[in-house]
Amino acid sequence: MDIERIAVHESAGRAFPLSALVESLSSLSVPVERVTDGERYGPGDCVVTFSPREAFHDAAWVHGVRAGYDEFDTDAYEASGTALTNSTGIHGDTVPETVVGYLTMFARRLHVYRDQQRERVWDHEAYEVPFTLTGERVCVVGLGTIGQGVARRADALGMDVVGVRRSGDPVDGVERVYTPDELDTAVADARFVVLAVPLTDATEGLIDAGVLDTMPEDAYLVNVARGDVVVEDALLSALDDGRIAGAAIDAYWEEPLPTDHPLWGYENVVMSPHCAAFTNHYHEDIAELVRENVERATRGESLRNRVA
Ligand code: NDP
Ligand code: 7N6
Repeated sequence: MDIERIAVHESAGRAFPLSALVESLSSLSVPVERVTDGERYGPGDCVVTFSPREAFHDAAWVHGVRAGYDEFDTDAYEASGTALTNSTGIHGDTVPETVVGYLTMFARRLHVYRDQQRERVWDHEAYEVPFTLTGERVCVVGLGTIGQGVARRADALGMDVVGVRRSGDPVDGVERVYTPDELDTAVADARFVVLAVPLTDATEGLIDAGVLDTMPEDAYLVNVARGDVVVEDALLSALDDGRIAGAAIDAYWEEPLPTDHPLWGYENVVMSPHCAAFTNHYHEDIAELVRENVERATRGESLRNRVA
């Protein structure tokens, strides 16, 4: 693959300032340009993008700046012979740190006190409500870059960590790794269920009414994966009926979430606008992946993180 240009698509601006990535890639011997919709691509182009566009199928290689590539039509990439790479591997600190934040908020009731601060209310939760993370069980569904980052941190906090992954292979700090067919058993005794799986045919609707019913009534669901991994109505019903204690959500069924969506209204739901991975060095992490793959392409080697 002969890369003659890196085209940084405007959609990548959702994750970092485009100029920062262009600057970080400036050491490459190929030109790096910002491009907008309407641009045409050819066999010497690598496109760096947040979102898919049909025009990209004319390029040699497309790099998605997200780990999730569920919005990309991998069959179309296979058909056109355009390589597609993703950004799995760079979210091992950001998203897990955000998850630890959610867990801590719920255990130590920080979300309640932040809400009260706005109203200048001096009050504390009832004696039996606050708890410690130490000794509580977290079930991490998906034990890749993010899941392992969550597991390591939870283990360091003295939590009892179990998890679910396709392979069932063991993970440091995870007491028991279940396979997807054992999901109900895995979540049954968990105080927290953290979703860190990709959105695929196998994971769409994975967390349905049955799984939410199986979770203990004092359990919290954390979704940093994709909205459609959770059945929307099932989550809202479980919250309405008090069948789970609450939820922290970073990924939604529709984004931005409409302002009249019921999820906004729950005091026991912590919401972040799909920014669990945001960090001021995101452009550097992407640049490193792109630089490595430009070098690999030049040497005729296979691309890292190739997904189609
Ligand atoms: P990885 O590919 O590193 O890990 C994915 C994990 O999910 C693997 O452990 C894999 O199992 C497991 N898995 C896949 N299918 C299933 C299944 N059917 N049942 C149970 N486990 C399954 O991905 P990342 O950790 O980098 O990212 C995970 C997802 O998180 C992304 O695809 C993306 O959708 C989302 N994400 C969200 C972000 C945010 O800002 N909120 C930021 C980054 C990612 P195995 O190890 O056995 O293969
Ligand atoms: C944006 C990260 C992913 O899949 O959903 C996340 O990587 C988005 C900075």
